[in-house]
Amino acid sequence: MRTTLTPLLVAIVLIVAACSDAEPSATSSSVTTSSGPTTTMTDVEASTPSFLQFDGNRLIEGSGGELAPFVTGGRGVQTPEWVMAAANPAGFVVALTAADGETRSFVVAPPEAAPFERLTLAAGGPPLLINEGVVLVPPDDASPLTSPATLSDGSLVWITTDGDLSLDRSAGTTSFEVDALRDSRVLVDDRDRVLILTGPTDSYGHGVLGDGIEASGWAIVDGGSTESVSLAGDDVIEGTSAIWVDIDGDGEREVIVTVSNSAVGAAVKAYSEDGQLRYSGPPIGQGNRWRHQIAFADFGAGRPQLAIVTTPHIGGIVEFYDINGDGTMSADARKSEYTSHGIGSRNLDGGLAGDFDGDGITELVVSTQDRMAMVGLINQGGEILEAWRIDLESRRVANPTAAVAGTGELVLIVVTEDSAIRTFWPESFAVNRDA
Ligand SMILES: [Ca+2]
Ligand SMILES: [Ca+2]
Repeated sequence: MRTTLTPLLVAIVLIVAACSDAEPSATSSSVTTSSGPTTTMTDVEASTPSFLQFDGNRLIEGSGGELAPFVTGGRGVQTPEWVMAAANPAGFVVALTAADGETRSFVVAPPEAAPFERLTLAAGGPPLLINEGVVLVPPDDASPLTSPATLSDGSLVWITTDGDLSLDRSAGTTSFEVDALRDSRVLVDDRDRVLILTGPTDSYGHGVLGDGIEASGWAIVDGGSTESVSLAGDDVIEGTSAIWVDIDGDGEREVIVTVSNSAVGAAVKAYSEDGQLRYSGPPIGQGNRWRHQIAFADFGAGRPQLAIVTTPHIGGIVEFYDINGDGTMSADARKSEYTSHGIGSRNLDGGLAGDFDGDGITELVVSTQDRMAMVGLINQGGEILEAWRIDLESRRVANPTAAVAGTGELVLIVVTEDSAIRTFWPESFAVNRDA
């Protein structure tokens, strides 16, 4: 069941990089050279990252229904740092990874649950689940602070401990010297282009996302070529991932990142892939105040909006941003006392989007500020409403997650301090399973 990867490689690299400190700057370069025997991941047919979609949009497709709880014990898992889930023919797999890398997974098929795998990963980041919920064992040189991604042909792509991006294909392993943020998530688009955050810097002293190091740009690797962008001045990207979607409908993806500096704090901004500023959200006004970008979807307003949690550690204000023709992004609706992130954690997956109640409208799923309940929020005419609320009886830990079960139902999964795996699945799940 286990898929182990041994990149036999020899990667030679070329580089690039030249950045101006005035404007976001783009540079192109190509490179590639590889040799040695080949290792391919031809046995990877599906993979699921902790952030749900490889474009960085924490949105899960599918449709839920009247949610019924099923609670099972985590059985011996220390407080998990990461919670992952993926479809499995029997139901779905839930994997729990502790801060020390200890990982256990379970096949959950209400009303039953059974142990599935047990292994130890390098301590730090989330696992990647492949195929029917198997935990991928990353290559030896992979940064432990993030997880690899897969391309459409099953090839593996990962950030190395040296900050390179390595790509394992039939021709051998190719490495790109991109100076990656070591905990950057690895994004992949529908054309197998890869986007990672780059240019690690300790210049911004906020340090609430797992360490004091933030990115100062990004790189997009397209086949053998790399395009790198560096932000101007003291700006850093305060996050571990972009959201890489087309937010204005012109057919081109924007790179949406949270840009921070000590003068005005965090603002969510959308750039063209080559670094031109397209849309700018309001800065928060002072340093050391964060905004957590979660997902881009239509949350009931009749148009897609960008969901943000502003200051998730203090008061947690959910905001739905409109994308405006004048180059601004502005909050159409706001509501406080929610949270999507624990201060100091590298886990930025505390919010997600999906239609869990099955009414055709996508909810933003976050926790109440005390983490004792999950809510599904929608935007009705500029007012944020709780479409549903689930009381947890114990405090949520790690991140909430979701999966579309093998029978098609959208399932919400939350792990709580009492070591319970709490799953919420539509009533139709049992019916379909028995059919
Ligand atoms: Ca666009
Ligand atoms: Ca809904």
